[in-house]
Amino acid sequence: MRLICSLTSPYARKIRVVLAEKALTFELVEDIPWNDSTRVPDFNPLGKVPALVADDGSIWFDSPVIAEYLDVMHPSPQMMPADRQAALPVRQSEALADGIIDAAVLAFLERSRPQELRSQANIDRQYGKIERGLNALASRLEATDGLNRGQLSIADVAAGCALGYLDLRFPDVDWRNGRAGLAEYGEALLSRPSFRASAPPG
Ligand SMILES: N[C@@H](CCC(=O)N[C@@H](CS)C(=O)NCC(=O)O)C(=O)O
Repeated sequence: MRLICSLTSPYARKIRVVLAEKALTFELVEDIPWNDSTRVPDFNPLGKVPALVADDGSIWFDSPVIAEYLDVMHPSPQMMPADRQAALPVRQSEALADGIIDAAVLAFLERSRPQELRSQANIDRQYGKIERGLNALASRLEATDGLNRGQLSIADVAAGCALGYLDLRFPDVDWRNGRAGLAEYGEALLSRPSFRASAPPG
């Protein structure tokens, strides 16, 4: 298997964590989709990482689908309940964590534009999504609603990648502050070997 990814992408980190937790070997192909020389569109017409090239040559994107593919092909340890009803809260929590990442990535991109083109209103809007998303994540965690249910799920993986990405790009968000349960949960996730091995370069 080959994983096309950038080393800082939190979506790609989800898949790197899943591959590590399932003890699957793969070739990591680093490709930054923003570079002129990128070959990412050869694998994903949307030009985004991660993309997975399976051993049979099939190509998969985006991160929820790749995770699903890996869970179907390599079910142990299982990251998504096979029962569709039991899977719903896990999918919802994964979507929430992915949505926090979406907002953080958009805020990062906006923040990176030249001052005269930058929209503070857009940055503030994304910060609002991040804050509300974190509060919802903390509530779902407290209710074990698709999160922290004993066996690591794809929602837990997505949550860890969202929190790790905030540490990387938005230390000012201070997601641990006032969210003790989320802080403890996040530390436990980020200290797993699979997360440590996929930590973004500093
Ligand atoms: N929903 C996608 C999002 C993937 C995504 O947006 N990846 C970013 C890197 S963090 C990317 O490749 N951006 C390039 C672009 O938007 O052109 C997933 O979960 O895989």
